[in-house]
Amino acid sequence: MAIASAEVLVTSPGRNFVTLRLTTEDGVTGLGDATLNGRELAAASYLRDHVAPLLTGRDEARIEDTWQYLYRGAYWRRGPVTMAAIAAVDMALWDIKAKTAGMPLYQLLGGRSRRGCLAYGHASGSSIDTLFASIREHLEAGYQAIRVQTGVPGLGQVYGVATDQKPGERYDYEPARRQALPAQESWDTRAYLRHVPTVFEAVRAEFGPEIPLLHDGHHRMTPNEAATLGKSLEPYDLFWLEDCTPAENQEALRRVRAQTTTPLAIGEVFNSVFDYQTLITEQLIDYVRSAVTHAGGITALRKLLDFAAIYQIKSGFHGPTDISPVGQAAHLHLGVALHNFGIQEYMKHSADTLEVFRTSYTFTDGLLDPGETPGLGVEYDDDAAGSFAYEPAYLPVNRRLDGTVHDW
Ligand code: EZ4
Ligand code: CO
Repeated sequence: MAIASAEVLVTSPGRNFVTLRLTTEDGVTGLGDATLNGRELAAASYLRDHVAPLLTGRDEARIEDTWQYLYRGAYWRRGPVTMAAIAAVDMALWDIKAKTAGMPLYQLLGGRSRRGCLAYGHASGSSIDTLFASIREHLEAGYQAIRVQTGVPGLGQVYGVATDQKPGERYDYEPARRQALPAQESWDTRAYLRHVPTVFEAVRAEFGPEIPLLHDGHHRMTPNEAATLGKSLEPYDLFWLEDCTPAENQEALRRVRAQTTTPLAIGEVFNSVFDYQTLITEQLIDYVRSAVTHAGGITALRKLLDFAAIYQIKSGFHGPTDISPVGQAAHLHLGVALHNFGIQEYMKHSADTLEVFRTSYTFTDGLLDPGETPGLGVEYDDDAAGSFAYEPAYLPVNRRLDGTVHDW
């Protein structure tokens, strides 16, 4: 057999998604996710203009060779656009291979290591009261692990806090806004560092010591500030502190690691194993945060996690709504198969998104499961997709109180 067609599908059921669909000469289809939040059309063009023409006629069974062909063959290496495009091809080829085998993908990755993937949800509130209501909603929905983000006194909208906080409504946080220019937020690290430990103290006092709690620092601290926060959160036994520094400088994590035992998770903006080389070999982190969509697909993530396993580092794949249901399904197949699975981020997609992407994964008693459908287990509904045209959307930018641009 060979690949007969490669289609790049852009749809926007509430938010933008870029999907690659490969079809073999025998009519087997495979889906891959190439969604790059706020830069979607660059990934779509890379696929449509530079990758799709190379795929028709290729043997769809040669997944590793195709990965190397696209990675080394481009000459220009890494980068989020390139790696999202390669990821989409890789996912689609695994989908085809597993469908052809008549098996759910996790069987080809070694079979089950566990009953399901422990998921964490996103509780947030601008105040302690709204945060507590959000945590209660998540507990009632069955979550067994919860990320906690709050507003900071003196600041307006900050990363990770849902704007619409009406009780009884979903608290999902979608930071990309569908508008022509990025929204602007303000930031003050000292106010943040003073406030966050008081929030975790209140949450532990109200909800007890058992529930795993997570927090995302979203690249906004220096190593010294991150070490201070990590130490001040130690009494509250976090599951992880995420993206405490902008980790392009991997060596900076030595300072944080030497100062605190709070577990560290990093990597949602990384796109290659080389971005982790120091972090992993020196055991400076506990969880890798890459998404299958941004780090080169199932082939690359499997290798990354096997490398991490040698150093007792586990998975914590990035799973916000800007990873499409196709990417999230890939996470779950990897998650049940990998020995060193840690936790899976989970934010339910909107009803419109789930009309376009028909999923077979499930969320039961806090565990996500990929299901038993052959392949990735996701179908793309062209009719539903056709009614949602692309709309420009941007993530916010952050400025310090004096107007200087800061990491968001
Ligand atoms: O800001 O997915 O841990 N999750 C996150 C996300 C990211 C968005 C960016 O597209 O940091 O909310
Ligand atoms: Co994050």
